[in-house]
Amino acid sequence: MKSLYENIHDMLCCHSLPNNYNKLDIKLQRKMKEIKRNASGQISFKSIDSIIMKFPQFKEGLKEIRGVFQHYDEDSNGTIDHEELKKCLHTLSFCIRDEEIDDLYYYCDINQNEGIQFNEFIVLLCLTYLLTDSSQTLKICSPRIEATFITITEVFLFLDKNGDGNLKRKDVVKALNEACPTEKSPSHITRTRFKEMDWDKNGKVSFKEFLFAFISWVGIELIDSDDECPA
Ligand SMILES: [Ca+2]
Ligand SMILES: [Ca+2]
Ligand SMILES: [Ca+2]
Repeated sequence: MKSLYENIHDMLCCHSLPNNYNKLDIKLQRKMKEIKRNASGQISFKSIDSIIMKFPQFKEGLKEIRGVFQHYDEDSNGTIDHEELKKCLHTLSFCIRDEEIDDLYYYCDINQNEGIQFNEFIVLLCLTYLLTDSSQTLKICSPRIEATFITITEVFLFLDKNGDGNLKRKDVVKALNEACPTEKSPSHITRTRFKEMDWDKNGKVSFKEFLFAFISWVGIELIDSDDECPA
């Protein structure tokens, strides 16, 4: 359990890193807009139901990522530290510089200063894949993981109706209503789901926030019970 002092320290640390957060948020938003533009009209999902039907495949993909995580967590402490992460991304031959790895490490370490746990690792790997143009890398070493990331990206694009690279509440409401047009989802349920996703409470859900919500939606039971779940 963290002391009050440690919590305040974490908050201050968080505030001393706005440039990294900001930089990656903007980069990611731009990337999602670009993918949406290029994919216009070719998104395979038409409804929330069609997404839920893919859950077994998502789970298979997440299991494979778990294998990668365990392999690179050399001291098996349930956490990937800086050195383990560098080794992992370089061995998988992503085109990424050490400074970029550091930025992603802090960006994805949402419970801060405790290294990268499995759920953070899934997000980190997906963002590395999207932001570094290393699609060939992943295609060769794990087609299933690549397919999983592509499909998760499509889920986001399905929800991002106006294609601005972030999810607004009305996008999410609209998507949930499309799931069942005759029976509108009660607005408090939609509001709760949206609040769950919008961690930094800035009124919009970034792709990173969406990823954390999505993987817990697909199957949080994949994460070891002794791993602390940030939430
Ligand atoms: Ca470790
Ligand atoms: Ca962490
Ligand atoms: Ca947000």
